[in-house]
Amino acid sequence: MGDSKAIERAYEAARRRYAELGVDTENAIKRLAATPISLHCWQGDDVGGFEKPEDALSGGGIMATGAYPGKARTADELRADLEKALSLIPGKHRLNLHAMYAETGGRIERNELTADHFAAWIDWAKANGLGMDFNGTFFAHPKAETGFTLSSADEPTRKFWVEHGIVCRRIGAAMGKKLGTPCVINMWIPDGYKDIPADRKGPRERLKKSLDEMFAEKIDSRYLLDAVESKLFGIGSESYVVGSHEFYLGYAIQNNTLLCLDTGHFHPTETVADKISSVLTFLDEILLHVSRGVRWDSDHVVILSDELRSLAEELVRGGYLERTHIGLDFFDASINRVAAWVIGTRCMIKALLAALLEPSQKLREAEAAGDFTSRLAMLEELKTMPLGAVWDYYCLKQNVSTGLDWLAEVKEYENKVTNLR
Ligand code: RNT
Ligand code: ZN
Repeated sequence: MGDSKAIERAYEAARRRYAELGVDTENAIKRLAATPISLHCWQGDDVGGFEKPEDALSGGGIMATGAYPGKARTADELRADLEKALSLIPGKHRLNLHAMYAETGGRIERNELTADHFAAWIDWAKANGLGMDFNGTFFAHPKAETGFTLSSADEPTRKFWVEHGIVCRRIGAAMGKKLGTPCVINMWIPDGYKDIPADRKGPRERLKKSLDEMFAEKIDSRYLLDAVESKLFGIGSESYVVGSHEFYLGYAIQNNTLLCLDTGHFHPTETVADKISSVLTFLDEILLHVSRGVRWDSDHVVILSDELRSLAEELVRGGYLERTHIGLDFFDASINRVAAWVIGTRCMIKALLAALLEPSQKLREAEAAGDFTSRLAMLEELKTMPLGAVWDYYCLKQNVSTGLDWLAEVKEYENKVTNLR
């Protein structure tokens, strides 16, 4: 732990500077502590899952690259790694699990999964005070090899994936019920074409039909919240993705589901920050998959970029924190996987803190008065305000490592645990 006296002194100076702008740092910290982030289990094993090895990530338009040693090979290892990561992240958070992380003790088809196959995960979440979110796994499976799942023209294949969605929703509801907090279940499918399609319409009509069948069973929103995730393109689906943004935006509005916006799933000059106030004019709630697109890859580890900061600013400025479920979605196999979680999640939380420390009242006043000079000047000045001092203090108060101290703990864990795998 860093020098706590020095951290407290620096915080006191920072608190005063923010107070001069009319910003209450204590209030910001309180709100930050009440904002959970859903940690995606799949960073820990390169989106592998624990079915049979030949199902491990192949196809599906996503790919983890890198060969850093020590990835989790079993659910117990993955849980241990998550515990390590969570111990280095301030605040109370959630676990986001994929269906392929079932512990079946033998071959169980994806359309036959039940909550029993996730009992160990649920018990673990309960013991660690974590809510759970869940995802159907519509990739890395022989029945996804044609590149089409819910939109497949092959009726048995389409049905199989509808059934998978149905059982996953029941599993998610069981998680929500057991843990006393609604489980957000997200459905992302890889369906699409590498090259120019002759029929864009057919697959989309079939996808709508499949979603209708999947969502037919009404489930209490105290237990389960449904989300659908769009994408622009994937590896091998460069020319056409069935579940595009327009498709799912329309579906979500018409059917009152959540829309999942993945920050890596749009054209590079589009920003999700700008979409939030539009979609939340028509939808009750959204799910975010916070990620970082780089060239063709949509899943680099989240950093404190301008893009991330403006995303957090939108959530705070619009009063959208309560209507937004913040999930992460990145996977990097070229660096320590526990560190990847810690870096990405801490950055997400830092971005939220920065946004909560904005003098929003003053900024709005300048804007409303047409004083765009002051607006720009203030926004720029804010960038060098002592955010780091408030962040360190927050970590100290939450009893987690301050500064870069967490890295030594990850290195120790690497030597004692992951390097021995
Ligand atoms: C893929 C989607 C999807 C996945 C996870 C594993 O492009 O972003 O959310 O990353 O479900
Ligand atoms: Zn995603």
